[in-house]
Amino acid sequence: MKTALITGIAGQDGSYLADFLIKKNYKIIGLDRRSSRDYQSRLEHFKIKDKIILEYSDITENSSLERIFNKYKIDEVYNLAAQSFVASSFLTPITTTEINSLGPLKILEIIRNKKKKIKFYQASTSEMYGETIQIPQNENTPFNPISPYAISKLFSYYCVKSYRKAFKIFACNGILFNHESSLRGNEFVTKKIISSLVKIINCKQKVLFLGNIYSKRDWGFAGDYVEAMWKIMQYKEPDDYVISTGKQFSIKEFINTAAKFLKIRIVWKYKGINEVGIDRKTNKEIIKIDKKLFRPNEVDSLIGDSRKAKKILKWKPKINFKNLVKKMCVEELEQFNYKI
Ligand code: NAP
Ligand code: G4F
Repeated sequence: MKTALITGIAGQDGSYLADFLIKKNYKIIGLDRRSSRDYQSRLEHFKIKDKIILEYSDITENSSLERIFNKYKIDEVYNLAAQSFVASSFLTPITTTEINSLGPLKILEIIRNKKKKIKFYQASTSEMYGETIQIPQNENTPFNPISPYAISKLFSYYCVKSYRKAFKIFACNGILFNHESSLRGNEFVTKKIISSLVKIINCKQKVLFLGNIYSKRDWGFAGDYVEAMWKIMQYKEPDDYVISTGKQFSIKEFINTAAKFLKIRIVWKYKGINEVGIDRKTNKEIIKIDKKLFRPNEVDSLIGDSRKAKKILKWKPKINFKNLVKKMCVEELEQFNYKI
């Protein structure tokens, strides 16, 4: 039986990965930080809380991390803990960097000092491509980060490469493009759109406010992407891989697709900051633009080329864009017992 340490276990990917690895008969140590909020609902969703050994820690605290590494014989570390919200990173750049850059470096240092071989997976991100000029983006595309979040993640990306080369550590980067599910945090745009539209049709919310609806993302399903993380760690050589679907859609296209599933007919009117989405049935303005939701720097377009993962790891996404949106709509409706 292998033992995996998952940092950020209570997050979207942490809970999907824990569920996946439990099915593969792993012993799971989950690193979570203390919170006063309802913070382990995702583990409860999978009914796996009693199958995980939870350790309360913080990836910025060396001594506490060391205690965990001394307590268990860990084979694989999946470092998913992060301040993962790009918009927040402009407000808290220093905390973001302490968590996203120094956290992984501290874990790599512990692994370097251990005699036993421990594999390390780093949750790297397509956000590192930033203002890119190459379409689509692959493992050789130059990075051009434009947010504190992306910059902090690029630091850890290079730490992984450097420790792999210098100290022969089995350390890998998964450069994952956006991946979603109904367990996505409420502030991310896909979850925000679907939960708001479901509330609007059930008269629990009047208007959905959004920022830039013309940026484009390559959206996959979180369940497919955690399988890629595991495959990266099982391959004979440590390496870095892009994980993506190879298709991109704008936020507006996401809204239109979700609205179709929810049987809302949206008519778009006006341009720029005045653009509105009108519900044809009620004639009400249900989508409006709020300039406060625009970011100081915006990554306009991301689309990944994951041919390397397909060729070497035999990985490809199973759920396409339409089915992802449909799945999120269905699960949102079920979760809140809302009807359409
Ligand atoms: P998420 O839902 O925000 O989960 C991140 C988890 O990390 C949360 O449980 C959070 O705890 C925890 N965390 C934050 N700071 C911590 C600290 N100092 N010590 C310990 N735990 C801490 O994010 P996700 O969507 O699952 O993403 C997982 C990882 O993949 C992240 O590193 C993210 O940057 C990266 N990534 C995500 C995507 C994507 O599209 N989802 C794409 C590329 C890369 P709290 O709940 O207490 O904040
Ligand atoms: O859902 P988002 O906040 O995701 P974003 O910024 O792409 O970051 C996610 O994916 C990254 C991978 O590329 C991860 F590394 C990162 O951890 C995170 O999981 O925003 C998506 C797009 C952006 O262009 C944003 O400006 O949607 C646009 N948007 C427009 N209105 C909005 C809103 N985003 C949010 N969150 N809220 C809005 O109201």
